[in-house]
Amino acid sequence: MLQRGRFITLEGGEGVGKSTNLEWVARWLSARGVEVVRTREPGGTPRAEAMRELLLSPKAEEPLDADAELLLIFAARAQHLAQKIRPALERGAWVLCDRFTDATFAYQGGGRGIDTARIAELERFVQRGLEPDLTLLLDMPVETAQQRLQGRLNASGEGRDRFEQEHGAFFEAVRRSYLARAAAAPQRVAVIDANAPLATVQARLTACLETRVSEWL
Ligand code: Z5A
Repeated sequence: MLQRGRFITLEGGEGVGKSTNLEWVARWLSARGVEVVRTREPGGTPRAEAMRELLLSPKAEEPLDADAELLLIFAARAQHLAQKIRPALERGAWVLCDRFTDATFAYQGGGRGIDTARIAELERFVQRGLEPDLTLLLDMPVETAQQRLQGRLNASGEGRDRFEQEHGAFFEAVRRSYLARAAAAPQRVAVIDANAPLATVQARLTACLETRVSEWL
């Protein structure tokens, strides 16, 4: 019988290096013969990416209600799971996803203050028991991550999206929520100290993958 693929997520506050390190993890897995599907949330399919656009666009003339934001995130997730994540896992591919439901608990729960029991209810409804096999949580002080993000925005000329316009206290709450989730599920979530030069962070990721993933190969 074909074995289901593994589901690995990268998490952390903005600018901690998720996108940069997702490529590193993908290369590490591909070099070991794994078929890797890279994806991200919100988004990952054309319709879910259209929902991402609704979520991230600043549109100051009409604020997005916090409940509407939460439901839109789970609507995008349902589409992503049905069209991309579940089919890939079922054919034996490994899915590597830039953010998933831990981000919802951190941003909508910690950041926006939505009751986490409501988030957990939607999680059960949409995911029907599917959760990541491993989550790599990149952690660093908010201020340093903000400097990195600003460097990237300066280089690309992009503006800040709706979340990136939030204030320091919001991002501190997001970080605390992520760390609390990691502490509550240490068998699933590995915390990687991302406050170091890229080569050091990648050495830490490699050590973590060797410990946690090698036995699945
Ligand atoms: N969101 C939500 O609210 N609820 C949810 O359930 C989900 C998402 C799923 C979009 O996410 C927003 O959606 C997100 C939360 C919300 N908003 N925020 N904030 P996103 O993942 O697309 O957005 P992001 O977190 O802002 O990602 P990002 O800006 O792309 O950051 P990153 O991927 O973590 O970092 P990076 O682009 O890889 O690196 C940033 C810069 O630092 C770049 O110039 C790198 O070259 C540099 N870098 C990376 N590593 C290093 C090291 N080690 N040293 C020095 N420089 C480095």
